Amino acid sequence: MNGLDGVRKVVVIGLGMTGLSVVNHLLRQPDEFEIKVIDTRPTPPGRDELPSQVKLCSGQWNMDWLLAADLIVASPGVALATPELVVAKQAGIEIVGDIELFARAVTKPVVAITGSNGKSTVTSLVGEMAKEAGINVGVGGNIGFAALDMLAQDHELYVLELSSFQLETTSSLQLKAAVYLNLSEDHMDRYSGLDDYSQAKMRIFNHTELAVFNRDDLATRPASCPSAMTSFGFDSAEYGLVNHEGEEFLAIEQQPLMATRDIALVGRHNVANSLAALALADAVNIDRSAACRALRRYNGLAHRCQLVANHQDVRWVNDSKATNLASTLAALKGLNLSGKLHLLVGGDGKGADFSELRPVLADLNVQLYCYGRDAHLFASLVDHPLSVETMEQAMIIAADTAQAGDMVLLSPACASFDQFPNFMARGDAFVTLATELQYKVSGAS
Ligand code: UMA
Ligand code: ADP
Repeated sequence: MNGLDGVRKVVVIGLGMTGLSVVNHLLRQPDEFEIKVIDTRPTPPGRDELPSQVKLCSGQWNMDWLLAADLIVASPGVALATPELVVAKQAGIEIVGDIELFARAVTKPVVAITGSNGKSTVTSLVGEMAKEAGINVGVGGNIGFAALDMLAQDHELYVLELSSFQLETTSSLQLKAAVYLNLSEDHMDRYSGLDDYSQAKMRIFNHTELAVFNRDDLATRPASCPSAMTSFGFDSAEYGLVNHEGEEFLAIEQQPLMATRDIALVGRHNVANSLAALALADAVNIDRSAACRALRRYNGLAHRCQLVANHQDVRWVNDSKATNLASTLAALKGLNLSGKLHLLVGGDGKGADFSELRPVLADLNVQLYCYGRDAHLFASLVDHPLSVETMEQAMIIAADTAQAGDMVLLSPACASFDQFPNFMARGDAFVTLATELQYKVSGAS
């Protein structure tokens, strides 16, 4: 089963991770497809892995190929508004993405996650919950493992992280449950505004048996949804929080489940992420005690509010994936801190307005360190900023001044491209130096 009846000529746009997975998926089918690939990059990353029978046009478009296609499969990095794709669409050629092909081929239950922040965390949490319950689960999509590559492995359950780009080209994905975690500004280079971006995300609910939204961010609530709905949030309704014997507990329909302080992930936003993950886990009947064991054990993906060094009661936390304002605000909200926060921010601000940080910083015992290209945008937010060239310089000063009870937090609110290849390299540099510098801290308060 692949849902491709009547299709013979397929043109795949993009030869990154997605394009390659699409080609391999098509080659695994019993049908004979004539597959061609177009990538506008002169040397696309998947070039060396492309099977030799598949033709490639790189560095430019090939309109003859496009207009002769029965089906175009576009990678998420290529906007549907690209003029060449608009012409093909006007010529009546169907354009889909890899997730649509996945939808047409998958025969096992699927749950999916979208939102501006927290997608990878919730996706991996649900995956951990399923594994803990002994389920052979496939975890993929935007998280960095192409969805179609999972189909070759015959899992019992699939957990998909979906970006707005992937959702734009998906129309028939049947889901057991879907969650839209939150909405904040991002990817404004691809959308005409926040509404447009949110509409793409809302597509996750089109064919889901259960729609899960965030009660604390009602932009995530579907306007109309024929299926069942539930929600998560910090009040006591549905998936929520209750006070139980003097302690805060995760709760389902007000029934206490486990203490929030037993969640291994740090940060208030991860309490919300845990509730969202529980709602999805319930929808596919993952045993609740297994789900709680996963919450107690799983301490998250690298570069997301990760405790990487702790010496003399000074904690060093890597949140390099905080590449936008909302994710840094999340890291600051509900910090559990007795001493001072040494907060490292800066890099490539992507034109954002950071003024929302000002009142949040005013309420914290914080020393702000501003570095990188857009350091100046942060320096005006507090009275005594420390402006330096690099993250490393900031860390050295922080190590010199930190006292027991303090935290050194890299949560830069910016992309890393001015000084690092990507957020992973930035986080790795932080971890390496934090591991060394932690022993320079005197710790005496
Ligand atoms: N590109 C071209 N010309 C082409 C094709 C691509 O210039 O013809 C450029 C794109 O503009 C983009 C880059 O190449 O900058 C990569 O695009 P791609 O579609 O080939 O990307 P893949 O390697 O297939 O990776 C994609 C997702 N990338 C994007 O959506 C940009 C990966 O998410 C995802 O893990 C992978 O599929 C598997 O599903 C990454 C991402 O940054 C992590 N996602 C964005 C985000 O999370 O904010 C949406
Ligand atoms: P995504 O896959 O959507 O980018 P991640 O789980 O990788 O999300 O987290 C990206 C950044 O957002 C990290 O800095 C993380 O600490 C922060 N974050 C995670 N969950 C949330 C949330 N629910 N709300 C706001 N920020 C969050």
